[in-house]
Amino acid sequence: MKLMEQTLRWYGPNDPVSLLDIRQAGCTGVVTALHHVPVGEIWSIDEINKRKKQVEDAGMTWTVIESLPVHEDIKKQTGNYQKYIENYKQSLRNVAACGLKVVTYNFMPILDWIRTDISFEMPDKSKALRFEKSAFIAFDLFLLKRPHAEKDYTKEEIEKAKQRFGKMTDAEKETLYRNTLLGLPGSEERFTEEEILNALKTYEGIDAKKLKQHLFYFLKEIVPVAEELGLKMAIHPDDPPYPILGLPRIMSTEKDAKEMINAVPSPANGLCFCTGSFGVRADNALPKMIQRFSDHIHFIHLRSTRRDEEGNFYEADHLAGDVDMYEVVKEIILMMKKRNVSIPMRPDHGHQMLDDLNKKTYPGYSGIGRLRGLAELRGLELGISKSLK
Ligand code: DNO
Repeated sequence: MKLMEQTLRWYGPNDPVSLLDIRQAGCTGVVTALHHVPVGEIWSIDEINKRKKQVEDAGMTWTVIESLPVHEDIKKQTGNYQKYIENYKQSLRNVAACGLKVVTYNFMPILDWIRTDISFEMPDKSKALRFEKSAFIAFDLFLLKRPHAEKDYTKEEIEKAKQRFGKMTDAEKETLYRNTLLGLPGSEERFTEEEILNALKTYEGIDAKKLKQHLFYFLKEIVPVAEELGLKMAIHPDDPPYPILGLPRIMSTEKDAKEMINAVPSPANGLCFCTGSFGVRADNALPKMIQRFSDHIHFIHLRSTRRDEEGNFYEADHLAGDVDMYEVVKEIILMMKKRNVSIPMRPDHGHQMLDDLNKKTYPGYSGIGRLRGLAELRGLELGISKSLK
């Protein structure tokens, strides 16, 4: 029986986690991207090969890109979106020419993942990522002061956020502000208040239906190219999987994923199946989704969150939290057996722990916590696969 290909994400030469750290964690593959290339520009063969050589010199392979980001103009169908789609196709041709296989991307407007707390203390004093609803609403209403934001919340939610905000120190407000506007992972850039408010304005008139049409249009353009090149496209779900800051989110549920696949049916049109993102919603039945999307799962993020009734969640240990990791991994093994493939996976995020508590690392991407997650998942997978034989 085939096992998943084990990888860790690497942010490139500036990542405090080195390629050898990744190799020593037991990985055969590295997941990375050309983070220094501005969104929308073509990835050149030279740059791709340079990165590929770095990975190969460390004794591993690079087959999965995370991410080849989609320009905001494509999401909004404004400005030069047609040119950016052509650039995207050219990047696909170039990465395929260099032997890469899977292209991860997302279609979240403006912001990628969002958390309110990037050092939430666990009982063992390690630190986790957390999304706290009241803090987020407080950010939206009282720090960002987004026009008409109160429309999106109930009276009770607003009252709770007010109380929460009233108890925050100035330093806590500053931290909340910085965490929430962290922007794209892998960059140190943060949006200013003005930038984010202006960016939000550009989405006026784009609701979920429209954004979906834009995604399907983009896919109709690029999926045939990917298919011909032997590449697999893997969309990452929304994180968190519901609308935020009045922005539409369109890849949050099983229904969303199904519609996307039906809109452009092709084995090249697939998912980065992130159990951490989909798993925040209790209505996403992860093992069933793996069965149903089987042929379209090209990359896997394994992670588990613990949610409460209020809509808060924190990132639990990889084998704890709300995700039934045993069932998930079992379904993945059965899926790989059916398809006779080995799918690349990475443990997504991890707690900041041990020596990493004193290091500056990318939020969620410190080395030791991910190593722990990977080690646990690797053992789980081996155990399940042997018992299934
Ligand atoms: C968070 C990541 C995401 C993911 C992108 C893919 O840690 O899983 O930022 O890389 O959404 O485009």
